[in-house]
Amino acid sequence: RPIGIFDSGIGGTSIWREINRLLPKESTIYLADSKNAPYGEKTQAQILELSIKNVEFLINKGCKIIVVACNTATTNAIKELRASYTIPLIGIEPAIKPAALHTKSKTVGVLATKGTLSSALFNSTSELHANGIKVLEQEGTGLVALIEEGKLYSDQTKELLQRYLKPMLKEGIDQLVLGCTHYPYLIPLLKDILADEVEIIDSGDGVARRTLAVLEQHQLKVGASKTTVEHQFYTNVNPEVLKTFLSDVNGCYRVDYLDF
Ligand code: DGN
Repeated sequence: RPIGIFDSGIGGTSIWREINRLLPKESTIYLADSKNAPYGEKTQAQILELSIKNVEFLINKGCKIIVVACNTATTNAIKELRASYTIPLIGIEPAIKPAALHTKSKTVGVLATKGTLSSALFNSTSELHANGIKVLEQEGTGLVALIEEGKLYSDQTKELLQRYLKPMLKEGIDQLVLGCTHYPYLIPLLKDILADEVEIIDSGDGVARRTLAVLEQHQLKVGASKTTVEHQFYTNVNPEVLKTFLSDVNGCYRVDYLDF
């Protein structure tokens, strides 16, 4: 049975890539709810409702585990999802902990959506992991929409990033936590803008390792002899943009439009 993954759009493919790298024998189904992106501007009740719809879709497709590849959905809905479903659920949250451990300037920045930064879950874990370190938060308003349009290198994207990062750089951050699964696609631009001493941290690798651990714990990992691996991506907008985000992916995958 496949691993189910969803995001409020294309960004979670950055997590899909990490999972596929670590677990190449696992089949996957990825649900890109781009029609409803950005979740980051919605209320908690709306985010929960959309997350339930996505989880039910993936359960109905026979998935054995679900990765919520969206910080906004995780921080606003994972508790309620875990209370309602028995299927193992993996969430993703901004990686404050490693940033707090690595920082020398004792100042770290977090770039995430409004929905993530305002959530109770983010605020409680951030406080816990910050441990005396200064955590500067910045909403990435507009970035998800630009990424959904495939504008990863546009002047508009660069200007927005410069505007958002400037105050944090002034305050001396030496770690930038990417708290949204869309943002790893901005790393080339971020590297242009940030000084060399600013380390960029995202949660993709950690989520993949957690997925592996939970599969093993539930004895759900496919056997070493498995040969047919399939990857199915569904999107509720034009699939062509999603395909461009997978251009580096080798092997067998399908991208289909579905009106969900
Ligand atoms: N990719 C989502 C996240 O990680 O929070 C954000 C997308 C959105 O809808 N704002």
